[in-house]
Amino acid sequence: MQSVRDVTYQLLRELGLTTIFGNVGSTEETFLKNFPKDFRYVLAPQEASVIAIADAFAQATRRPALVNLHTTATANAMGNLATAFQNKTPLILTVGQQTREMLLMEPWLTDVEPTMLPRPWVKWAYEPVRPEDIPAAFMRAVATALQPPSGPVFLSLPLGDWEKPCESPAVVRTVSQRIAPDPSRLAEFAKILKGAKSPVLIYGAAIARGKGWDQAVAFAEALGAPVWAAPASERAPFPENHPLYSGGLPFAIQPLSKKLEGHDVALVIGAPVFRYYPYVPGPYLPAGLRLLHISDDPAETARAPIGDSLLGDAVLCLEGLKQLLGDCRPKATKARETLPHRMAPHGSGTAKAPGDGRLTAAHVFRALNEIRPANTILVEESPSNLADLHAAWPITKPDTFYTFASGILGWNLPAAVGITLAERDSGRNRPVITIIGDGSFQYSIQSLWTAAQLRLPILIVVPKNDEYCILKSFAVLEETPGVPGLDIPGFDVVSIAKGYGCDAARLDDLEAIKKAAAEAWSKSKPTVLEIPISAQVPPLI
Ligand SMILES: Cc1ncc(C[n+]2csc(CCOP(=O)(O)OP(=O)(O)O)c2C)c(N)n1
Ligand SMILES: [Mg+2]
Repeated sequence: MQSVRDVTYQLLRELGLTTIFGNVGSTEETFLKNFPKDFRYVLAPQEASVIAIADAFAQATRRPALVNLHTTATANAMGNLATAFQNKTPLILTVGQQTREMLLMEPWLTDVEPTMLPRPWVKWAYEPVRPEDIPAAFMRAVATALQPPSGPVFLSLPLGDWEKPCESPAVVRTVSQRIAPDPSRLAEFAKILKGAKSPVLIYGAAIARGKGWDQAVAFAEALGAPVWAAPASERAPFPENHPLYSGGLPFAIQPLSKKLEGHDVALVIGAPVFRYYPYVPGPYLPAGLRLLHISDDPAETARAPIGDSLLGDAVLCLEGLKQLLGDCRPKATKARETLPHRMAPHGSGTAKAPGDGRLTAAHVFRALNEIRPANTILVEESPSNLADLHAAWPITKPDTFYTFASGILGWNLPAAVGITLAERDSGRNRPVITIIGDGSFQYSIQSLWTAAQLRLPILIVVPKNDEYCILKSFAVLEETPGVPGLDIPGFDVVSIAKGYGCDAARLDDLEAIKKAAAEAWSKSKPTVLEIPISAQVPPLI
C-alpha cells in the first residue's frame, strides 16, 4: 500500500514541482523524510527570504513554485507573502502542523488557526480533513494558484499524516490560465479608441507577465498613441527606448491626472486604476478624459474609483483590440516631439555631490549602466533613488526588470536569488544586478547565504546614505517634522556580506565601481558593493 507521502511526491513529480523552497522545522521533517533524489531543496534560513526567492523563481520560470515553511513561523514571511499576492505569483505554500493526536491540547508549534494565519494574502487556505485528501488538496491548490488572477495558496499538513495509507493514485488535472474578454464589450472599447482624437495607453505588469511586449508595441503603433507605464509597475510592460514611450506615471492622484491632460481617451491594460502612494488630492482624471480599464482581476476592476472596466487577459485583449482596429490610421500623436523623455543626459556634471563629497546615486547608476550587457536583469529596491535609476537605466528587453507590487521592503534581495537561479536552470544565464538601499538590504539579509551556497554570480549594489531617505522625503510632503528613527548609521555592509559568504567591497570611485561590477558576473559567488552616496532628500513626486 502506498503512503500519503508516496502519492504526493508522485503527483508533485508529474506536475513538475520538484524544487522545494523552504526552511524546515520539526513539523516538516516527516514530509521531507528520505527526500527523493530527483527533488531539490533550496534552503533559506529565514521565512521571508524563502517566499521571495520562490516568488521570483516562479515569475522567472513562468511556473508555479512550491514552498515549505514551519507552522506558525509562516508569520515571519507575511510581508513577502503579501507581496507575492500583489505580484500575482502562483505559489503553493505548504506548512507543517502538529500531529492530529495532540492538536486539541495545543502543544508547542500548533498552528491554532491554520486557515486564518495567511489571510488575506492567499487565494485559498486549507487543512485537509483526512490524511488521504492531501494529494487532491495539492492538485486543487495548484489549480487555484494558476487560474486568473494567479496568486499564492496555503496548505497546512499535520505531521503524522505522511505515513498513512493512500489507496488511489493522485489525479493530475490541468486548468487554463487566461480569460478571454467579452467580445461585445471589447468591440465597444475598440470603437471608442477608434473614435478618439488623442488616445493614451497605460500599460501594466500583466503585459510583461503574459509575454506581451510584441503585442503591446504592435497595438500602440497601430493606434499611434503614447504609452505610459502604470505607476510603480513591478514589471516593465514596454520597451523604454521606443519612440512612443513616455515614462512611468507618478503614484499620486493629482500629479498623475496632470500627466494625462490633453487626451480624450485613456486605456489602462493589466494594472490597477491606479497604484497610488502619497495622498495628493485632486481629480482622478483631467477634464474631458474617458478612462477604459482592462484587467483579469475582478477585485482590481471592482475597486477602480473611476472608468469603465472589462475583465480579460491583458495580452488577449491587446491582440483582440489590434484586430478590431483594422486599418484605422494611427493617430497623429504629438508624443514623439513633445512628451518628456525619461532618459537623462549621459555622464554630465560632477560625480560628487557638493555637500558631503560623496558620489550621487545618479552617477553610480549611469556608470553601472555603461558597463552592463544589454540583457542584464535589474531587480530594484532603492526607494529614494528610483527616479534616478529609471532615468539612468532604460529597460529595453523583456523580462529584465523586477520589483515588488507592494512597497513592503525585503522582497528584492531574495528575489534576485530566485531570478538568478532560474537563469542558471534555464541556461539563459543573463547577468543579474540588484540595487538595494542600505535600509532595504536588512530585511531579508539571510538570502545572501542562499546565494553564496548556490554559488550564484549576483551583483548586489547598496547605495549607502545611512538613512531611510524616502521617509524623509515623505515627511517633507506630509509636513511631519521631527520623526525619529530615520537615520541608520553604523551598518558595515561589507562585513555583513562577507559574513554570509559573499565577496564584498566598499567603493567610492566610479572607475573602481565599473571594474568591480563588470567582474562580478563571471564569479561563482555573489558580489556586494557598498557605495557611500550623498544623503540628498529628493522630492517624493
Ligand atoms: C517591511 C517594511 N518595513 C518598513 C517600511 C517603511 N519604509 C519604507 S521606505 C523605508 C526606508 C528605505 O530605506 P533605504 O532602503 O535605505 O532607501 P532610501 O530611502 O535611503 O533610498 C522604510 C523603512 C516598509 N516599506 N517595509
Ligand atoms: Mg538609505
